[in-house]
Amino acid sequence: MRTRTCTAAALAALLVLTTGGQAGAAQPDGPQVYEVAGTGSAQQRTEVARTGADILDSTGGTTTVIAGPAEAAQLRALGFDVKALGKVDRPQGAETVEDFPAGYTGYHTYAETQTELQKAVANYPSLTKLGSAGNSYQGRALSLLKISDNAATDENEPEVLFTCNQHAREHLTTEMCLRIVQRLTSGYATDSAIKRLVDSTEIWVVPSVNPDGSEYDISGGTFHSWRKNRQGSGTDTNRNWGYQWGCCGGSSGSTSSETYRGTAPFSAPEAKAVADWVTSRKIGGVQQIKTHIDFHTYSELVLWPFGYTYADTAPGLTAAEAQKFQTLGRQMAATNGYTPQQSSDLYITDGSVNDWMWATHKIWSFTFEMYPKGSNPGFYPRDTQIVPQTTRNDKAVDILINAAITG
Ligand code: 7B0
Ligand code: CA
Ligand code: CA
Ligand code: ZN
Repeated sequence: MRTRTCTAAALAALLVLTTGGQAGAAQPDGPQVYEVAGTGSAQQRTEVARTGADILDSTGGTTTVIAGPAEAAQLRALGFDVKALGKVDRPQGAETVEDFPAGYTGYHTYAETQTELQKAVANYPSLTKLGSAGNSYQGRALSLLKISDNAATDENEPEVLFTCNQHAREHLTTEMCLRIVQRLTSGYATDSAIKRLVDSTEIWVVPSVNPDGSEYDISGGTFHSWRKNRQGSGTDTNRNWGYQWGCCGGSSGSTSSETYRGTAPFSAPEAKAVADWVTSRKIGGVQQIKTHIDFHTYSELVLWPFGYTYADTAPGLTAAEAQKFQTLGRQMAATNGYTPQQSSDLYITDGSVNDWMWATHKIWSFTFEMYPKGSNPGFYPRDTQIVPQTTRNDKAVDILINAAITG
């Protein structure tokens, strides 16, 4: 189990202090941050998650969540000791985006991310090809960069997928995808290990699966702790994938919940677009994509399927396959110092991307929960952390690419 520390300093980034009538955009009956005691086991955390509360982290038997009033009431009714820490700031007016706040301007906005991808194509035309998996709810392109020798040609090489920023506020993950692009392109000419990986595979990178949410999270020049997409009250795209959707108490059916699963599998255009694109990589009956990492923050974990059940094996996941997930997950974790575990060791999630990728396509699909370990600084590390915390995953990324080659 992950252990994390929760400090007042970190929470300050998340909260609107409600004391002294300070002006803030928090709604009176809006979501708040709570500490829930007596939640040391995965089963207890699943009970918490089942209410629709959004689990931020858990340490020493206490779990920090964002919950609406109804969810908080439900937690109390379940007998948990629930302590309110403060309200979450959510903008209600126009959603305008200029840039990240001071101290964070090294992060890439949507427009800046697009520019980075275009620069990669301009600088490395034979190694890259820019495309899109489709559009977000608000119509932004879900850009997709291919990296390979002869990138313009669909060669018969194993394919690898990296996806980032399903969750809006997890901005460090967008930087992780951009790091992969930058390192594999700029290192190609001089680094023989990179050349080998790039020559023998076709690597696809989606820096933002949730650009609408990401832009909303930084709108108006402050952070808003936003997680979901921007369809209605928001769907958690990582509860909207079409395998065992809504099966097991690992998501919520309530629209206001942070883990709202949507009205149907793939009702979120972002999850549907990426899934349809992955399905389109099944050619002549053979799925081309062999390995995948979906980057998230935070907790420093390497997670593998299934998330919907505590069981180590299940229909469609044999003991030998579970063993291989574990071996590969541990190998990667040994390079970055993260904790390797099955996804449900954290809490049950249903409709998450990894379960669908594995069950539907037999893609060796992992979630990485990046820096930090704990809620300080939570979702919002300063931009000085971008280089160290993305570089930290270079070796794990190479292992994942190599795993597509070796099978
Ligand atoms: C989530 O805090 C997903 C594991 C999927 N197999 C973990 C992820 O969607 O709950 N954690 S997070 O929200 N980034
Ligand atoms: Ca190639
Ligand atoms: Ca191919
Ligand atoms: Zn996430």
